Amino acid sequence: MSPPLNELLDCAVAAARAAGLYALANKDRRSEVEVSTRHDLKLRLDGECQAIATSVILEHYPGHAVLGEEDEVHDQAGPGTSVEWVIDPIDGTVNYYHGLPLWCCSIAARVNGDSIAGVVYEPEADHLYSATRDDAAKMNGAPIEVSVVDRMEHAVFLTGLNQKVEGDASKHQAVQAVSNQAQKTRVLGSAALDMCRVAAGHAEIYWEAGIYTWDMAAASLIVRQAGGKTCTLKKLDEPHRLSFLATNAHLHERAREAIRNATEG
Ligand code: LIP
Repeated sequence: MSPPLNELLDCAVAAARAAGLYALANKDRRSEVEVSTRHDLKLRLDGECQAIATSVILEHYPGHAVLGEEDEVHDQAGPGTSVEWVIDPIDGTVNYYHGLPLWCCSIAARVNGDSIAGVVYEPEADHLYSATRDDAAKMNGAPIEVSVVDRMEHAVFLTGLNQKVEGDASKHQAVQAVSNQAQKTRVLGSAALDMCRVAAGHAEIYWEAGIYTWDMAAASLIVRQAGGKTCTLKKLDEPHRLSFLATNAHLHERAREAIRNATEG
């Protein structure tokens, strides 16, 4: 039995704001790198913000499970609860590190792997996207909905080019295949924010070959509750990693077909 959805959402909002505002207040420390790989970074602030969000959540719900990007530790839920919290403390870490404003804190509550409440907080713009399974998607409390665009040539396509994806070649072919049909393609660097743009009607298609559960757990619910459609096209060998599509629903099948033709031949 999970707590009321509105209470879970309030907790997610409090945790996302606490972590996001901490990251915003500490941008002068964004060069403090914990781990640097060829195409990715983990910052000390990633871990600090995840700890802040986790602390807020466990103050409300000490027996709940937590899955966070920074340690990928899935603390099992205690007895009597099945709620799992999924945290990406800074989605768009490389953007944040370089001082680009496109980053966010993403927090979702899930039961049996299904998101039931989710928040994506964009501190630089003070935009808080939210949804529960039973309520419409909102941005700063006002309802949002996907666009009515139903022609690929009028669509904005958002994607990411994460270098560490198995089957790299087909990834680029898929991006090219959708880009050839879309009006414009953009790579903005935060999967969660990209999906919120789809939910708010500012873009029509988001797809990425290799994002993680914590990138999509909250934003995928926000897209669906805004009238959009989402699907996992493929679960990758790496744990928590997937090829994920989110659209305004009108163009879902066209986008899925183009990606599948490019990746599966
Ligand atoms: C990011 C994703 C983005 C992807 C980046 C990175 P992070 O998540 O949101 O879509 O293209 O490579 O994985 O690592 O900033 O939390």
